[in-house]
Amino acid sequence: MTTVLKLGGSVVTEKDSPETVDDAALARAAEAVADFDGDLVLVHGGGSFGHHAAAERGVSADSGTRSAADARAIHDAMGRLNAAVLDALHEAGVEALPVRPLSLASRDADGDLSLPTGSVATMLAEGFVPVLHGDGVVQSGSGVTVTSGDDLVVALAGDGALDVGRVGLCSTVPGVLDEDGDVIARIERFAEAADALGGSDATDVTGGMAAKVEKLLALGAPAHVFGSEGLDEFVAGGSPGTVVRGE
Ligand code: IP8
Repeated sequence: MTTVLKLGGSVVTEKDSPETVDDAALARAAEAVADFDGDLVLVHGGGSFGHHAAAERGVSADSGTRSAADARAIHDAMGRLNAAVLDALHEAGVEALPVRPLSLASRDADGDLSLPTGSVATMLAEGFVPVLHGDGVVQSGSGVTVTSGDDLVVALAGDGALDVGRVGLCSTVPGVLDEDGDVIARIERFAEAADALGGSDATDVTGGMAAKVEKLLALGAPAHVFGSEGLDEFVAGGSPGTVVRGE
């Protein structure tokens, strides 16, 4: 059984300063990961690396580029963050290897992501920890668009060959929050999340979390949404934050 864990970009970078790693937070996360026992695939987000590079070039999940230079700039920014994440993991004693989505993945015209996982599966079998990241990915009809780490998590968890039994999404919020800002302990149906999230004015964030929950509910494995304070508990097999598990 494999565990997939995403470290949000805001957990490991200073989100407001371009291309700045939060070294202390990254070192803490790497040490927590080093305590994990079992098969683990890591994914990290873009933080102040990928999001900054993509926004500067007007590239997003919905708006692609046909400039290879722009696509490379986004990919290279993510490469610098990925290298920092790998350095921290190696420092903590984790045998981590990069798996870079631009060279591996594609999307069809509807946005459906195809992520071949043979290299990930073989790395796991050989005792390595594969580390993927949100990236520019080629999309049919659109050039290169942004694929988020969340979408990679969903693709990995839905890949039967990897036998994913548990998913963790570690970000800067302590879980899925209700209208009062309290963590919802468990979500089993989309209607529950939609009701709880519906009243907020922060439509962007709310829409993002509701969409995320909808995708997580469709997975065959339970997904835990938690903040960095919950990382040790997740790594030890516990259930910090919100558990999202479809019926
Ligand atoms: O932070 C975005 O990944 P995310 C990656 O997981 C890029 O949404 C390239 C902006």
